[in-house]
Amino acid sequence: MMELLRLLVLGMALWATTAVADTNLDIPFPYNCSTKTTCSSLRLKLPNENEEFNAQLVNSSANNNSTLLFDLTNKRGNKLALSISAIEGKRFRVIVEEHDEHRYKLEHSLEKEPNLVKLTIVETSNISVTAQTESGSKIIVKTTPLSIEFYQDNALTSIFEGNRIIFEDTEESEAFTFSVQFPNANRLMGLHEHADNLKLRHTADFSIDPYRLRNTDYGTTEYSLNTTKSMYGSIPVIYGFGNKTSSGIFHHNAAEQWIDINNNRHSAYFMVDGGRLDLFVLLGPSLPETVRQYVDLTGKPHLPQLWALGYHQCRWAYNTTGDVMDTIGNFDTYDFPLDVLWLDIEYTSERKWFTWNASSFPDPVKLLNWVDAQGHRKLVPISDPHIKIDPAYKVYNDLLNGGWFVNNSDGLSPFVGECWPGNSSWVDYLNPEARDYYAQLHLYENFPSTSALGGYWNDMNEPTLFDNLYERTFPFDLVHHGGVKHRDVHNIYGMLQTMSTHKGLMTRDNGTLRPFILSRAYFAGSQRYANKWSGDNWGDFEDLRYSVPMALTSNLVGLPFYGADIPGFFGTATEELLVRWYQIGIWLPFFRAHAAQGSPRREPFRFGNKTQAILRKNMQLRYKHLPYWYTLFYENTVTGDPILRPLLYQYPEDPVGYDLDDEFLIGTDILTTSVYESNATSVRIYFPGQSDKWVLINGNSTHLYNGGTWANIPIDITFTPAFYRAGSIIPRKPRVLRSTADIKNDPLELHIVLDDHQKAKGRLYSDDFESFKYQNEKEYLYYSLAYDDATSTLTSSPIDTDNSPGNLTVQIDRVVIYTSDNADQMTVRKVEIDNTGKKLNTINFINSSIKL
Ligand code: NBV
Repeated sequence: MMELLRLLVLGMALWATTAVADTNLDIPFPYNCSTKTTCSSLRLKLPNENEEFNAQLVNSSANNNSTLLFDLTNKRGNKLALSISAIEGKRFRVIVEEHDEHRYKLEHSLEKEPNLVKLTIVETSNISVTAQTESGSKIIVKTTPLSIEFYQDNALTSIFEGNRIIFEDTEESEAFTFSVQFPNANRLMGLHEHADNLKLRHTADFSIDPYRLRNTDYGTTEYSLNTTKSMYGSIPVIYGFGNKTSSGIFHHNAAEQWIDINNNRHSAYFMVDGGRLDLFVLLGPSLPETVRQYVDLTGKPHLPQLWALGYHQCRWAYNTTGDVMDTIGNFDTYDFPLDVLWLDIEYTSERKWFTWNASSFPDPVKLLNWVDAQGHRKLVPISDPHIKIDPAYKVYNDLLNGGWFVNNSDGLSPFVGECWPGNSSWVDYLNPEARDYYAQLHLYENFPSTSALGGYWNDMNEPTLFDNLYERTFPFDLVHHGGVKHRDVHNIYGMLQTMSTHKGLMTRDNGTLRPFILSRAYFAGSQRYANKWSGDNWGDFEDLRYSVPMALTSNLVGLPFYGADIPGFFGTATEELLVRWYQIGIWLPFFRAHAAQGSPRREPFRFGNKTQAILRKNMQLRYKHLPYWYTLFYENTVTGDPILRPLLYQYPEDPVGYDLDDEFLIGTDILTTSVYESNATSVRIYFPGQSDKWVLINGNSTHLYNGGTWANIPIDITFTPAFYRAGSIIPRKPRVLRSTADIKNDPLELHIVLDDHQKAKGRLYSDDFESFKYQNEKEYLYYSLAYDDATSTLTSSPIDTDNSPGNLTVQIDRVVIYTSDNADQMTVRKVEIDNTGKKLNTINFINSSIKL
């Protein structure tokens, strides 16, 4: 029987290879709310007495006294089950579903099942049940009709509005709705990914579509800006920011969803295509605590290798071995730093992933050895989830024989669609066997390469098809492993590819090197496996401007390693725009230039001397700040705190900063902004923090600005202003060579910016820059640094007690001290530690004090 079935499946797959692809180009794309029933019909539904649910407590001691269970019923006779669990760390989990629990339960997004804590009922009446935890979290469940109020330390944070619950449960639809209000918030943020501002806009008047979360690729056009349209990734997190109390929610559900935002009452109404209503409620009460409460659920990234923080040069495509060698060679000839050159789809044989084109890349291992010899640089190739249907392609045959492709709605025959290689089938990453098979394709013996193939680029993993019929993706009735409908897992498909790629790289390098994976599609939890870029943007100033709030939101929702293609993927950026884009690109965590097929070559060395000099200086600024970046990346792996921060994150008491999302902080100590106008001669910037001061670090000035003020900073084309916070110590690299590897062991230079008390503080993290020893053996250095100018004393003390330095050393041979002699200017004094014989190294640097 099994054999028969297999033959049938094989037969159908072969038949499908001859089917003509239907591109359906005349179908409107993308759909909008009016063309999708989940949105169009549910958006208009208002609370209705016959449909609203009443709640009755049925169990108060479930899960070891941490969960309350309620029966929900309405006048129509519909019945649902509600469970509310208290979770460690000021959080609750609310689940609503039918009693038979038939809906799909999402897997893989949460890092682990969260720990429950005791929830004790303190009061019951016929209209409400009140329960609380030992850490001051409280719920009041109003029973008629249902609503759940959430409190932290007796302050109301959010309300789950039971009168907006609708559950459809038919053959055709498992759609449902719910609503949450944040009564103490003054703006809502989140719902990544949208090409929009930091603050979510009001959609509840129906003048625009709701925010849509449905991983989507726009194909041959760029994504549009200033819109609620869906993009490549989905993170269903909303933060309600208030200057007194902030809180949040995470909707743990990977189906398509539309969210109407009401900014008058600060509420969000979710219309969801399927799966369970599984909502984590985060009680804050500050924004940083709320962010940590979310990140703790879906996990923190591991550190990237240092080279990943350097400059990445991409284009579609570097076509041959000679092209790769020439390009890298030119970076050296013209003295530009470079860490990674990227290989777009043309390196393959017929777009069959894990193959090399034999004529253009005849000896990939030799090429990779050469790349490694040029400053330990890396190549990163693209690898998409579609697999060419070709009986002579081993990967295709293995996946077909394993039954590891995504199936048609019959659950038996592999789905066939069109993508780069022509007719293709898609790996079913929901199947653990398929993930394992795909992972081992990355082994050196399966894909001729070396560790100079630094990582992989997972593209088109929304997943994308060329066919417009289903908005360029799978029909939602396709069937995955375990009979799961694609509708229920659409938004997590791309993340599952990166999970498998990550396993592949871990296996390939025996767990010795931290994997590097760039992914276009992602979901909540992707940060454990991959970093992310914003996809196919356009080369104009507006796209540059939106790349900043997009990166800020990404950082707030747990995905810090984010960037945008410099200087716009499509289109031909002007030289001015290109320069401005590099100037902001150096301050985004992921720093990569890219260019669409057919666009003119535009690597930094292709411009005239003046432009080259500007680009060089700015790129060098990125490399000089590597120790500062690396310290922030490390801290993010421990705390989940964003690397890029909007002003309101750091200065919640200062309302002027609330709506500013073109300027931003890198950690706490560097402030910068984007220049998104042509011919700009000044840029207006607000300096946050009434008691802070900021010093300009570029443009040949060290002007000092007071916090709580606006200023017009005069600029020219050579720089976009960046500032250090007075009172900080910024660890830097004094010189820039070919790559991060060339300078990683160089001594450091500390930039000490004195505050009004003539003091400054900072932190410094260091390790071997590539392995997991920092995690597994706690082999790293992590110091707090303090300087007091009154005594000229620089002090370092270890922050952790259980780490070990191993053979690691940190050497500091120069200190640059910024002192303010008058109100608006700082002077810079350099102290060469080498010259005075006071060279510091790890051994005497720990817990050491030194007089400068
Ligand atoms: O692989 C080609 C491109 C790639 O360069 C780009 O960065 C991706 O976002 N890819 C999309 C597919 C086609 C784009 C029109």
